[in-house]
Amino acid sequence: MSHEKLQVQTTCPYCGVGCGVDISGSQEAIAPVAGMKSHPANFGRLCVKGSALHDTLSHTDRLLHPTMNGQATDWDTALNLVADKIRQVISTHGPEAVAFYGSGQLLTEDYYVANKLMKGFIGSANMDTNSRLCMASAVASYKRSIGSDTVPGCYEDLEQADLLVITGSNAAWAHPILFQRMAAAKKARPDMKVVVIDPRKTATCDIADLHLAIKPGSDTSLFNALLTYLHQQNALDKDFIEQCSENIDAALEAASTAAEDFSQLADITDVEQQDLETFFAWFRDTPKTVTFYSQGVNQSVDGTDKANSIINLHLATGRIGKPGACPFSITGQPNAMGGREVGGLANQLAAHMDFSPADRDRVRRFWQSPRIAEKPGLKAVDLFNEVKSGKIKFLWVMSTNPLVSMPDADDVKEAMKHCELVVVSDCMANTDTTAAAHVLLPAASWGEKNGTVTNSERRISRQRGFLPPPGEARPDWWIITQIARRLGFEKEFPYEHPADIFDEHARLSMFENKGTRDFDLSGLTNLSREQYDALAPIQWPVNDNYPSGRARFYDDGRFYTESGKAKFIPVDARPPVTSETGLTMNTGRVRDHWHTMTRTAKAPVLARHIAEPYADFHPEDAMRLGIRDNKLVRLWSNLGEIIVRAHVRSDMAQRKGEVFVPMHWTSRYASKARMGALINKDHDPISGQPALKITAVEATIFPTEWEGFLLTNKDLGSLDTDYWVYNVTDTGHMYEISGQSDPVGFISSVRNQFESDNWVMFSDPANLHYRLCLVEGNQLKAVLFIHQNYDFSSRQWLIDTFGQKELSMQDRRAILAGRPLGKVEDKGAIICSCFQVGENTINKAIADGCTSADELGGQLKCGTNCGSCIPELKSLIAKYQPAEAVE
Ligand SMILES: Nc1nc2c(c(=O)[nH]1)N[C@H]1C(S)=C(S)[C@@H](COP(=O)(O)OP(=O)(O)OC[C@H]3O[C@@H](n4cnc5c(=O)[nH]c(N)nc54)[C@H](O)[C@@H]3O)O[C@H]1N2
Ligand SMILES: Nc1nc2c(c(=O)[nH]1)N[C@H]1C(S)=C(S)[C@@H](COP(=O)(O)OP(=O)(O)OC[C@H]3O[C@@H](n4cnc5c(=O)[nH]c(N)nc54)[C@H](O)[C@@H]3O)O[C@H]1N2
Ligand code: SF4
Ligand SMILES: [Mo]
Repeated sequence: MSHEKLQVQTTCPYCGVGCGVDISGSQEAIAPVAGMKSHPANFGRLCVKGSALHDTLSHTDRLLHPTMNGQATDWDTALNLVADKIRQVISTHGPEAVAFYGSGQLLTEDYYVANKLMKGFIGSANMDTNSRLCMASAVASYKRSIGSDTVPGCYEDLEQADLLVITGSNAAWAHPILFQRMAAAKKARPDMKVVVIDPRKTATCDIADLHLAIKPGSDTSLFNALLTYLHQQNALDKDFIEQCSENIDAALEAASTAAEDFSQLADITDVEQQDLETFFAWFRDTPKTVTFYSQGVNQSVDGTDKANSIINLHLATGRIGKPGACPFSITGQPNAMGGREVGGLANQLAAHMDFSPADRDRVRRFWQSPRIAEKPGLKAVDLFNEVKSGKIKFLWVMSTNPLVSMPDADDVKEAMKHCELVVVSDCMANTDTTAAAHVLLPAASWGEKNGTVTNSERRISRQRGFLPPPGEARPDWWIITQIARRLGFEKEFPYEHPADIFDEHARLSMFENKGTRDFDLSGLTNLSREQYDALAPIQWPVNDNYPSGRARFYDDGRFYTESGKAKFIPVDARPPVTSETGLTMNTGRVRDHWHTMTRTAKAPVLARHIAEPYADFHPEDAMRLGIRDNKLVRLWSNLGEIIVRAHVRSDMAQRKGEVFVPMHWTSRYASKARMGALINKDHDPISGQPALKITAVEATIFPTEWEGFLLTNKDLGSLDTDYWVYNVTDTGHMYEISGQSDPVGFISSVRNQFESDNWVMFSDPANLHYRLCLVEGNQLKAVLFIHQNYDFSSRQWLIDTFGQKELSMQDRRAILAGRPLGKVEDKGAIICSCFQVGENTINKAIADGCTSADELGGQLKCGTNCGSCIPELKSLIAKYQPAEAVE
């Protein structure tokens, strides 16, 4: 690695906001990353996850070599084996027996090559992607109504809107920088109104003038009723409807059955009538309205209809393609949009073309392909069903972790056992999915890869590599290209650099396009390597009409349907179903983790915000089920079970009859928290997107005899006890632990993992109270605290002690005493990750007189860098402010 000074601009690998990131320092010592000032997505800011990127660059846990059945091998052997198997499966069972499962975290260039190989050369369309779990309903609804999978607006619209309707999105945690842009716009223009529609009271509600805590699944009733109301109130844009749209009557008729009046709608949605009336009136009166929606809409059995009910409202009021007015589907992954451009979904071909005879023929000619797929392939749920049935004999999973993220995740695990060859390309060695594979191919990761991604506003940005890949890891495009060549397609896969692939992708987008397809990168063809390397962020299309990119579509009233008019879609409202168990599980994200945690779990700062998998309960449900705050709870369905920490939400953030569980924890990081194992395969019939937000579950307390924690100097993998959760700390590794039987056996299982036996132990078996530590060379190697009923929440002092080079006598005494000697401030759970400000510190400042997030920032700095914690600061103020200050 070089000591030379680095100055690289790249793009954050997490969410679809697509922030620009500045890299400096040297390869030997990357400096803490900074937001890129000139990037139009973030203008210099980064959220907590983005700010912690340099902490995730270590090679810990990386997959460094190709492996076959657990044995390291060389690339040639692994690639030959994979190519031979594909060839054999095609010749014995046909191309339909081969499947790829990709990811919105592949770069556009990787994705393009995978899709081309599968659909154009293997000759089946069985390439689907985790975007099926994410954006499929949004794609299907855009295509049904505006004729093309195109986000009409841009980020500025979110700032220019006078009414911002945020529905099924927790943007404060999932798209933090965009949320901050919205919050700043609202602060600058206090008249701007924000309505949040979400069954939970999330951090996003922090900027809401109105929060509609709707009954899950009642969105179509709500939006249909709003359409009817606007019609009755004469608030439709008649000119736009007449000139630019068709089918309004059918949509109005379908909408009219949603609810008879406000009172009935209040019953269906379980929202106060007054709040519904306010929302409807605001929508009626505000031409500049943006509806911003995400997984609460998409991940539903009627996700496509939900999205179309939103788009219908925007068409009916002509609020599309105008500054501050559009239906804005936000993308989740850093390159979900790029995946859609290259045709990563099984029902797309490439460059916004499908399987119509004309599209097939055009793409076939462009690719010079010997056998292009004839029809759409299997969508994710069906794809894994066919892996299980044995129809799919070869499966290649790239850059996704379906054993965690798919519904009925245990069935996916079972399915893999039925497949003749499962190949997984990942940058990590140890995931639930890599454990189920025969062949592992080591992929280059963020910081090492080179290519492009497209963010939620269609902006293409470069991800640039600044580090060499470790071991034998290689970029995904390279791996796929090598397989293609081994299958005999050297000429058609000549790529030596991602720039070659980007050029072909751009040329396909303009091929016989003549304005018929929105996705057009003709202005970006024939870039030299230098130009590609220097490519500045730009919104597609880039062509003669829009040489610098286009911010908004449909400002000209022209749509990409056959008639050129936008199409209203009649939506039948589905009344929400009541769970037969009286409890439904909703799932989603926390602020500081990314999906299955393979990268965010490496950063100690990110582990401190929420350190354990949990389930949020309404107090009445908790009471009914005998569940207590901060104790363990077992949640189960007919498919599987999890054990997580119960949070009883006294702040009423959780609706009665519903429980929220984060999606992140896997078998790598917790004993039993893979919530996908509980979820059934119900999905939207049009988009195929699974309903991941609504699962009937049951819950009961998970009684344990003791609780405790373990600090170690090494990662011990999974532990031999009923409950454990793993986290990294600044000084080592930490496990939360609990058990149902006498801890003695567990204690010896831990001791056995260390060679030395220099343990010092305090024990009080009658109270199941044990304190052990292992000291070697005057340094702490392990600390284990167990008690039947003890509050271990304060242990930062011990983590700090753990990092010390030399233990003092005082430290030793403190460890054995089980508490710090002398006065040590215990920060509590970290609320502000950037400045590591804890809840206890913040509460003290509030008690001492701080009354606003700004004041807290002035005093403690919390919330003054990325701002992601501001909603939590405000809720702490609301919770802990002394009574007299509130009056
Ligand atoms: N920190 C963090 N950020 C991320 C990610 C991450 O893993 N971590 N992942 C990224 C990805 S890939 C994605 S797709 C996005 C997802 O971003 P979001 O969709 O904003 O996140 P979620 O938490 O999945 O769900 C959003 C909200 O939908 C609500 N909801 C559930 N059911 C309903 C319903 O019936 N109606 C309505 N109106 N709302 C409902 C939930 O209560 C939840 O608050 O986040 C991206 N950003
Ligand atoms: N219950 C429930 N389930 C959900 C959701 C939910 O809200 N609730 N959300 C769904 C959504 S929206 C999404 S997007 C999915 C996300 O779910 P997944 O895609 O399964 O989750 P990730 O952890 O992002 O998986 C990415 C994998 O790729 C690896 N990786 C990272 N970079 C690279 C690379 O450059 N190359 C390669 N080859 N590998 C790489 C990572 O180590 C990791 O193993 O989860 C879905 N599942
Ligand atoms: S908002 Fe945060 S996670 Fe999303 S792209 Fe920006 S820095 Fe990355
Ligand atoms: Mo997603």
